[in-house]
Amino acid sequence: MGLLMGNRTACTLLVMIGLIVAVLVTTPSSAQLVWQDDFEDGNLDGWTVAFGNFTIEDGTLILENDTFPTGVIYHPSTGVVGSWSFKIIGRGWEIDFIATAWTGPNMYGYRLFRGFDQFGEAFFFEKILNDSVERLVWYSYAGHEYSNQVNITRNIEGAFEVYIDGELVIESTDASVMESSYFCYSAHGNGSALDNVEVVTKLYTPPGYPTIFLVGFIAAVAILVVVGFIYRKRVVVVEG
Ligand SMILES: [Ca+2]
Ligand SMILES: [Ca+2]
Repeated sequence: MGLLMGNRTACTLLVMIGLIVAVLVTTPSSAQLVWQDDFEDGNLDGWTVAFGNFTIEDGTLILENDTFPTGVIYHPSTGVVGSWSFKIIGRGWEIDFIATAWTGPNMYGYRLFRGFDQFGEAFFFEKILNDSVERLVWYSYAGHEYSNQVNITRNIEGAFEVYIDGELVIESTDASVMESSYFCYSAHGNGSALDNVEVVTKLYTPPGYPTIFLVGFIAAVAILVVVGFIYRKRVVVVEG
């Protein structure tokens, strides 16, 4: 009798492990790409230059600054929940990563802006309303790096997180704009550049965070412990 119970428990255990493995295997494919561009093909298909002189050099989008000190370029982008990641070069730029227009009275959305406050260099997180802006949060930037990896994430409740080079620097919640048409890049100054733009529906988790794999592993261990406990209890009852 004890052996029978053991087989049944083992079967249950195998089914549970199978389910966990199935969840772990299928999870990475749920990133759901909205769009991406690494500029490696050397063309600007999909992008519209509003003004300025943009080119691609060595697989990177660059503002050519010989005659005009600033430029704006935009790409269709419909994501409002998920993650926006890009590599960006320069000390003066704006990324309107959620935007209903690239400019004008019908422009609503959210902007990450690198510039200066009274204390020095800073990142500003702003809400765009009718071509004016409301500053939600700013972060004084002591890093002074010329090139940054930026990861922005927003959940369904409207909670934003902004990571600069893997460090969480801005948190803000605003759910008032839940539509988007464009991703806009405003570049200022010589050498401003953009690369590896990726918009996905999955929320960003910084490297080193407990991932779904770790959570799955902990769940599997917990189930093993519980099942083992139940099995031992049953054996005791049968033998008693
Ligand atoms: Ca291209
Ligand atoms: Ca590239």
